[in-house]
Amino acid sequence: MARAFIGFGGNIGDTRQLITDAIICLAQRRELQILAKSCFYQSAPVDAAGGDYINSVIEIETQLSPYGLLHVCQAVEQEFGRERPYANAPRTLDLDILAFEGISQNEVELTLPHPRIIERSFVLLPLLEIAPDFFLPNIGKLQAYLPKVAHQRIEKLPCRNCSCIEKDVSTQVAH
Ligand code: PH2
Ligand code: MG
Ligand code: MG
Repeated sequence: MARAFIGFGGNIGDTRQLITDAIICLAQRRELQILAKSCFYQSAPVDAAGGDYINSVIEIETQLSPYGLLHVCQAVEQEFGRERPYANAPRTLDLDILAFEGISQNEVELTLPHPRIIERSFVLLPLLEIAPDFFLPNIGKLQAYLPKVAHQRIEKLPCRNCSCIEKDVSTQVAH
């Protein structure tokens, strides 16, 4: 069994619902278990056209190989209407394997860890929310890269599985 992180993103349609449904789809597969899920983040497009994206990250445990997991991710993208008219085109749903335990590879179809993890706040923030001490060989602690992406606009959206709502509720009670 290996642990892996998958990033989700999209900027066409009701992306929060699409990501939620895609995670349910993944959870139904016997070859993987979902260990953690970040909140949703609304982010400005980075090197891409179109409206704001919704992003999130999950941690899984799987008996699949990296390519096995890639094919599962691609099947889910297809199921949710992904089209690829040109590079970084607006999309309903993008699933990227960000890291796969024990694997470092640079292959055309799949580079691991994902080569742009540390350049993107929409990956770093949700990933660090569920794995605050995440560390990659040759890169180090991902926390250290947050200042470099601080200029990329991103907002964490309140969700049920984080403390944002609890804080709101206690504020309401206190008043
Ligand atoms: N994905 C890209 C390119 N740019 N920008 C944001 N904010 N979120 C994304 O998911 C994203 C992007 C290529 O996959
Ligand atoms: Mg992507
Ligand atoms: Mg992708």
